[in-house]
Amino acid sequence: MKIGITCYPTYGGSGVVATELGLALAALGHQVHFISYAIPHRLNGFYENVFFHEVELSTYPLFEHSLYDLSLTSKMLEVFEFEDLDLMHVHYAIPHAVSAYLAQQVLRKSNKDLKFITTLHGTDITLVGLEPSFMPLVKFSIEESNGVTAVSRFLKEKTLTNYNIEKEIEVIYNFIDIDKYNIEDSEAFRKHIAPNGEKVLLHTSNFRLVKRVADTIRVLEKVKKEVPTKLVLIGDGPDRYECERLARDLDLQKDVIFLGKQDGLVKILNAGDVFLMPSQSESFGLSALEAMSCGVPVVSTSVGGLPELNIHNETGYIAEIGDIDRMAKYAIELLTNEKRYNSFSKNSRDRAVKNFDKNLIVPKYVKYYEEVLNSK
Ligand code: GMT
Repeated sequence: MKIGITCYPTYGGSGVVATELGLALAALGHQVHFISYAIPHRLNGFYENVFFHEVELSTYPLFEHSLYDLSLTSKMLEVFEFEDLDLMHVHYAIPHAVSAYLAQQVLRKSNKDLKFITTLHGTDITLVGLEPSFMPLVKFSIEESNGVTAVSRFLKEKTLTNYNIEKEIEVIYNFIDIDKYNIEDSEAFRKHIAPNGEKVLLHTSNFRLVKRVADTIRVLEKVKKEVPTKLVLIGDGPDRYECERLARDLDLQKDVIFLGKQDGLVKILNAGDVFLMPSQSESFGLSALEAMSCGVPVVSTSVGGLPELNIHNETGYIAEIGDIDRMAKYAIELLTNEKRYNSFSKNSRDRAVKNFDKNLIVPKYVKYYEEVLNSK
């Protein structure tokens, strides 16, 4: 198949899933054409069967704002025509599904059939899409997609109820490369961040409000009273400054290590003991899956699709949003009970391998592509 993939190229779960999916499809022999305004950050090398098409933004002086959605549509039309695409797969509904719909309509005029699949990832449905001005457009673009997938059962249900949509939505969970995200020796890095044998809490995110990163610092404050512990924060975003300030205010500046955006996640995850995900909204929680695949148990909130990933009392623990005391209690339990820790760590790895292995999930996308292409 020849597949066009559009995603946000930035540091974020939807772009990661789209890129890893594209690379996996290319490895299976499909031809993959990424269409975006910048090269997706995980597309960092040469890969056979993979092509990148940059959306050029028009800078005509009359336009105070760039016409990204239209430029994207034009690029989709160009790539469809000249690369003979079978299908477009867009990740994150806004504006990608709308651009794909528009491209489809343009092509229809010349009797060409462009089918497109939209994958819903999270805030496109639970936050941005709910803004009254966007809602009708999001609903429309989902209804008009030839196929729709959601990354959790939670997100599927939310889409159907929030937007009052009657449409088949296929749940295809996020996936992980279980060979790459594996348990490995990380002693040297661990010594660097926890030189006195402290325990290590981890968190990765894009530091947006919904991630409640500050909660991880408050959890550390409580945990530290019982167990010498460090907190490693990976990623960057709007909330980072506030978090740095909070760490200083709580006199934890030496115990909270801000690593910023990082590519070598596996080494870092392997140097940790417990992964914290205190999100206020989370449709799946890919970064928690990355940790689990490295055998790191998760303490998360109960929101969204997290309970479909993190099983309470098996791969980690689940607490309510903002319940710092409980999250700290759970973290302490894991950090002090070795037998329980080892069993949760094994369960986490096993769950990643049995349920979210790339080799199990990517074929589901391929099967879905075939279904959509064969449908009227
Ligand atoms: O929806 C977002 O906030 C953006 C998106 C991203 O690009 O980071 O994250 C979502 O998609 C990920 C991949 O499917 C999921 O693992 C995340 O849970 C989800 N984020 C939220 O729902 C907040």
